[in-house]
Amino acid sequence: MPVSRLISTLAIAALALVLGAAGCAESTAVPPDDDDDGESDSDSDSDSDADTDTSSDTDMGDPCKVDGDDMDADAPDGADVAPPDSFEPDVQWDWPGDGDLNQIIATPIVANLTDDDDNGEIDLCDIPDIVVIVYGGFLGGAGYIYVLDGEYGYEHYSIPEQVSSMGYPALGDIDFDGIPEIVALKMNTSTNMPMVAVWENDGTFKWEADHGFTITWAAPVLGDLDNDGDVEIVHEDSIIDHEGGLVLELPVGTNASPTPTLADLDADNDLEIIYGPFAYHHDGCGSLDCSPH
Ligand SMILES: [Ca+2]
Ligand SMILES: [Ca+2]
Ligand SMILES: [Ca+2]
Ligand SMILES: [Ca+2]
Repeated sequence: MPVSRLISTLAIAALALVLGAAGCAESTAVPPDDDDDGESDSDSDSDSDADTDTSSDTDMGDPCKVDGDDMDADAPDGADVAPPDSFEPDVQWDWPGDGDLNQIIATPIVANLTDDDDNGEIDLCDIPDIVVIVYGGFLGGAGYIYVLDGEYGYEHYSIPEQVSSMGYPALGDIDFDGIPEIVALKMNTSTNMPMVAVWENDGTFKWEADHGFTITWAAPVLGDLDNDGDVEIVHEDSIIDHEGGLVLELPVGTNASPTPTLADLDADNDLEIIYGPFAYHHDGCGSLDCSPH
């Protein structure tokens, strides 16, 4: 095993021990009861805002929707700045796992996946959800995806297909229906090798792609590499289209991390793929027929 991968593996192992211990804590996560309905409160707040703050709606657009122009907005002039000692963390809830599935090694990720205010849309006015991969027993044992409510920590659903417990998941709208999908490494239980797989926001299995992947602790990365409007998925040395088809295999060296970063390094409005010290154009150019970019 190359030294860089060994170090990463050890770091992941250390993180697993820490999170595993934390996973033994007693849960305070409970669903909201019928008498204290968070949904109706949320509806009330939302309606109140809509009724009383019409000037804000006019100026800022729909507060439930993502406005691309707001993504990099600066704080308004004169906005209060919190001093360094103003934040006192307080545990809102914790979740103990599901029986023996009580350890976490992959970083949890957050998106709106459920229609909590029952208005027929999933948007910024719903309660964000937490996607976490949980495993039990030995380090790197069989993992399963759980989706938790962000406000109370109760379980929305879990996904029955086994995934890599060490492969970080990703969230993104890869089919352009306005709702994120879950992308993770589904395990081929016959070969014990990972596949890139996608589930809908409600946990419905969508597709899997088996392109000879071998590393269970890598993470799929999403981005529109060629700026054509379709999302690509990069995993290990492969570029996959948004339906699971193999687009290209990159000549990535064995001493590079299998999880890349995507960025437009040369300001040509498409994304380069960076593995450790190597960068490639989205067409694979970078080490075969041209110099690295
Ligand atoms: Ca909603
Ligand atoms: Ca939610
Ligand atoms: Ca979608
Ligand atoms: Ca694309």
